[in-house]
Amino acid sequence: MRAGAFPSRVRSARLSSWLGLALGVAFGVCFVTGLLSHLVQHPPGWFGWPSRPVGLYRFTQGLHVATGLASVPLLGAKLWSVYPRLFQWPPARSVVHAAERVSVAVLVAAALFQVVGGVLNVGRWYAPMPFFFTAAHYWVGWLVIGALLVHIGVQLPVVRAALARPVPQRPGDRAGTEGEPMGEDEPVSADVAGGDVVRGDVVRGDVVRGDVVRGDVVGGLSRRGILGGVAVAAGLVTVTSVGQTAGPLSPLVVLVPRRPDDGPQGLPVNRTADRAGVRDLALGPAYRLTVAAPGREIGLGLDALHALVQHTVELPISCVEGWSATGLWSGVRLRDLVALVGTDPDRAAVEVESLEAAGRYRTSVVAPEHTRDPLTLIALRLGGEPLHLDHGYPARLIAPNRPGVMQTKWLGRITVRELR
Ligand SMILES: Nc1nc2c(c(=O)[nH]1)N[C@H]1C(S)=C(S)[C@@H](COP(=O)(O)O)O[C@H]1N2
Ligand SMILES: [Mo]
Repeated sequence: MRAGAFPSRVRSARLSSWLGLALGVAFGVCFVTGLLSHLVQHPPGWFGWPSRPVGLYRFTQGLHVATGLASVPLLGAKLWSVYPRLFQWPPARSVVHAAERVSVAVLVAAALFQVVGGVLNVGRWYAPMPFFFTAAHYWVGWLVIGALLVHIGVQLPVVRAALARPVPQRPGDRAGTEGEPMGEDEPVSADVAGGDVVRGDVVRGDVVRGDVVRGDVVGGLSRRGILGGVAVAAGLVTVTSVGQTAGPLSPLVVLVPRRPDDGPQGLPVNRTADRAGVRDLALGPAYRLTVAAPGREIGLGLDALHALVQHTVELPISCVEGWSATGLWSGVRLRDLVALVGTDPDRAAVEVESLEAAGRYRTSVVAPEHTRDPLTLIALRLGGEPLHLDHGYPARLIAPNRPGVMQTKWLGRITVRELR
């Protein structure tokens, strides 16, 4: 590495450690909540997701998107703090070191893929992603967490050494000793020199030197200044986006495209009736909602649906993209419809199907917990008015604690099976 190529003295194992710690927490929370969202949408046999509390998914998915967005400045700062190491020479000291560097490369590439893809998905801009975002986001998430665990395992001693050391604040402290100016000609860091333990410090040959963490202000920008700046950036990102799901902050939403209240009937729309190609079927006089059980099938027109006992519930739509909004929905209980075709609503497996001819979200399965829940409605009205066409007129599913993608609109058919 050319002497003086990276003059900043703020870069240090301590700065990288703090940033890494914050990023590790953000990624950890993001991974767990993301995995949860995947399991809810593709439940394996062992997984059950309750219908209460009604807003649990709203919370976990809001947290997923918030931690993902907050990692943007954290990841940027973290990469800045370590990128001079890209140019270290020789690139690998041993097979183990080479393997470690490859795992870091995988971690960086996968983390960037997740963060960039996630932001594009929040912005609903799929042109740069010629693959199915959801599946890629899921599998690369495992890649990130695997590579992250390897990285933590390898760097833990470095982090502990860097964070354990007290930072003295004596006036006589040598100025300009806070950071390790990477690329300084002498002495080169242990890393570059290939040494293993340096000056009695607990260091595994990677970055930390005795003088790495002293003093506070260097050339105008201190480590504390950088950490503070990154924290402010992460906080700003959060405050200007989390309002897409948390009510009082909604006026501050500028960073993400959805405010909870912009759309017909005060609710956002992802897929319109025209895009789904259902306008004619939904508005046509021949509309029937078919409810089918083995050996029994009925077709309910709008009049018949409105003649059934109506209920009103307050439930959110919680989109996987992070926005959510509460609506006052009225309609028929799903469990009443299940009973209407002679099936025990406490032991029923239900699939709902849209009038949409194609489209990833034209059907969804309603788990028994949700089918039996009295809050689960086939909604006909929103906020006291007939559903807007873009919200699923004439009838849509609305169930407690369920991802938005599974709140199927423009229902044409409900298929019921009795569980044994
Ligand atoms: N048939 C059908 N239903 C659908 C969708 C769809 O594409 N097709 N999109 C889902 C998604 S992703 C969300 S977030 C909610 C949004 O409901 P809203 O438009 O009434 O707010 O509808 C869901 N229901
Ligand atoms: Mo959604």
